[in-house]
Amino acid sequence: MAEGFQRDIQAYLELEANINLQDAGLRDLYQAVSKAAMKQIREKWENPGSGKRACYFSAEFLLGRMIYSNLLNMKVLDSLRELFADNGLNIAMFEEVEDAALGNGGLGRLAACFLDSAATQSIPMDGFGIRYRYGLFKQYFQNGFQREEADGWERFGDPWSVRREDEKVRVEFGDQSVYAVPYDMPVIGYDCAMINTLRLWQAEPVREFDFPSFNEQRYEEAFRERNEAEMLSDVLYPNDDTDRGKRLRLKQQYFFVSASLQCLMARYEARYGREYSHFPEVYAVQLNDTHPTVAIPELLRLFMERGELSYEEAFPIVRSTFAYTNHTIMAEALEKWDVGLFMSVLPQVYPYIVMLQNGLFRELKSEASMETGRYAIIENGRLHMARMAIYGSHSVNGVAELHTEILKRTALPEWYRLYPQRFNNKTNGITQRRWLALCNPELAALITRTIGEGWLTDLQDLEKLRPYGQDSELLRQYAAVKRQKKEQLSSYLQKKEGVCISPDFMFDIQVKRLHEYKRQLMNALSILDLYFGVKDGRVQNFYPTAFLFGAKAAPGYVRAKGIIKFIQEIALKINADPQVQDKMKVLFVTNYNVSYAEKLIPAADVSEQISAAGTEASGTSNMKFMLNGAVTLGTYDGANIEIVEQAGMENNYIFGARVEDLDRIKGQYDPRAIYEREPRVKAVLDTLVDGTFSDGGSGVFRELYESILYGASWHTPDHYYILLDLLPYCDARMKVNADYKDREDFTRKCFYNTAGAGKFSSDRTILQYAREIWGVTPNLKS
Ligand code: NTF
Ligand code: PLP
Repeated sequence: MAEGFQRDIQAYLELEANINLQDAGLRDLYQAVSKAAMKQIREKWENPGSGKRACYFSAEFLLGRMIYSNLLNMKVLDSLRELFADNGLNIAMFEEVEDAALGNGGLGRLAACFLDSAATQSIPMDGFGIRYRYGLFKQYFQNGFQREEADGWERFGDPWSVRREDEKVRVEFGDQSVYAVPYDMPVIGYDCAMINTLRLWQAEPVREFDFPSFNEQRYEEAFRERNEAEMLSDVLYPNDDTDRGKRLRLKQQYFFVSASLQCLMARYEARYGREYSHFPEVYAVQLNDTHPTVAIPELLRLFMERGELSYEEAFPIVRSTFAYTNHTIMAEALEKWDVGLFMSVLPQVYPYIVMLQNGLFRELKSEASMETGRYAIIENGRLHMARMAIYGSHSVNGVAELHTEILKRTALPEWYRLYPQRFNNKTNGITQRRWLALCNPELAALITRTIGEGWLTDLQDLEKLRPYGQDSELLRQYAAVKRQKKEQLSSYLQKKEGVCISPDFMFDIQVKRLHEYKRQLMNALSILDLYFGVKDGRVQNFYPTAFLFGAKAAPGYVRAKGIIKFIQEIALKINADPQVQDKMKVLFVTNYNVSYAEKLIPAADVSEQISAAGTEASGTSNMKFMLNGAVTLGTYDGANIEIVEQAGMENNYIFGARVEDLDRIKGQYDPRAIYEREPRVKAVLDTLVDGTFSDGGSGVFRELYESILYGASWHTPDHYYILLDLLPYCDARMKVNADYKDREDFTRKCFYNTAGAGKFSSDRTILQYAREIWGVTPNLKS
């Protein structure tokens, strides 16, 4: 493949751009390399096989930069590196190419890891979503405040997509009709094991443009239809929970769901005609959270209207087709739609939701002692999407063991009572191709030298590393890799952020979306406590530490933005204080995204995973840090629990209240008492209001202060128990700091984290979905 690939790159440049390799610019090279790669895989891509396929319906795919990972999976990255080097070029130039950030955070990135893993494990699984013109906004800072700008991810074109004009479909709304045009991206498994498809729909007008209006010089009207259609796939909603009640959001959801189902129906009918009973033998549809849940009444509608099936015939087919993954128990993220709004946008779908509700009630009545109230899909003028998802699916899963238990016991107990066999756990995972082979080739090489390359497609192989935990020569090399990754990050940060972070420091990193439940504010307060301690001598022999943050706040999330500003103020103060220069540095990096994650994570010594117990469904960055050899400083929450189970409690730092503790103290929690009792707590919290820092007159610091001590009137104070966990957190932090000084011993802890990360491959996760939910078998002959 490598030779043909090199030849095609040059041929493309000569034919399409009339230029040779040495003289080509970034855009031409990006196009040429990508197109040449596409040519290599085309034949295989066009022959997907005929077995049952899984369809992953997701409003988000946080793909990141695609060129390197595609070439890695095709095993031509080295060949390209050589070709470029021979011509005086460096493949690092493609770092200018924007990430495809068609997702917000964990949920969208999980979908991207699943695509990679399914193709690698020869599982026929296609992704279906929206081709947003603007993905997640780009972040920059002005005076320490977050500002947003549009992300035009196609700046260098989109050579990895193929527009399929002939497969466009119509999508109908109460007040609008549009085309959905598919753009297909190949999903290339490792070593081209299988090539699946990510189909992203783009909205376009049915009528390009209204000529009569144009002739009458009514220009706005002439373009109105076009603008209103394109709006549907214009921009990703930038919240990492859910935008409730937004008409456009509902339209986006129905837009891609309707288009995707039409596409599946057309393929199905080509084989079976309108005899729909075989549908679940051909397709399994996984709903990534409730965002695509309107697929349930829509498929019911299609069966009943096109196939003239009765409800009794159609519903079992629908239910056997769908499975639902829940990603959060946070009440504000559980989607509910206003019935009036729903009816005006999707009048043709609403009657089928009523049928679902009636079907559910009939079922409940036949089960003695079930009261219908707590199950109602339509309740007080609102549609409960999670309830519809559970009722219309044959499987409901959480994303880590604790999360699934919370779903069963606390969040959805009445549903668990009704359908116990439906509930199951699928602990999240990450792809080791992007999150080790690609982002940390130095560590990947060391591992391969030690245990062979089997880990690339079977991460459990990392177990074979364990015996080397006592091999001081290997540990020395392992530590040297970490050092190298820290040096690389340090020079990148110097260039990118203009801040000097010495690689001699310990790197302590918290990167994830900015959210109160993730408690970046607690991290910030604890840094202040250390800072005061170092200054007044309470903290002795402190190992120099760089505290790094990366996070985007939803543009409308005022408190989250206030927390960013607070951290920026702390960074200014600490970084400018000569007394702690050689001890502490604080940096909030700009525009944290997948590509930034690929640089930060391999360089971390400490992974901050400090959510309030019971709030982080799983987390996936925790797994990426672990794999790359950081210890977890975290709470007993989400997948952290399974991480320490695999890597050993003794190799990680778990602190703070557990779910059981919080259940016990709920209602009696009194942050003001802690504040009055603990001078250190008071000292750091007071910096929000005593003039130590400036919030630019916005009042947001005082608001944060009050939210911690008093809460908003409709809340309990400090919903996330920051003051409860603050001092235990500071203690755990000091323990990490002290342990870090024994370099060999600490390196061994890191090493056991890498060695224990085998469970957290998304290969394992996706195989579980395939076997336990979809009944899809790996297609090994393809
Ligand atoms: C997120 N949920 C959870 O908050 C994370 O803990 C989890 O790792 C990822 O999903 C992936 O499962 C969401 O983003 C959402 F939208 F559900 F709130
Ligand atoms: N955002 C980006 C860019 C990521 O790469 C990831 C996962 O690694 C996340 C968000 C999710 O992070 P977390 O699991 O810490 O919420």
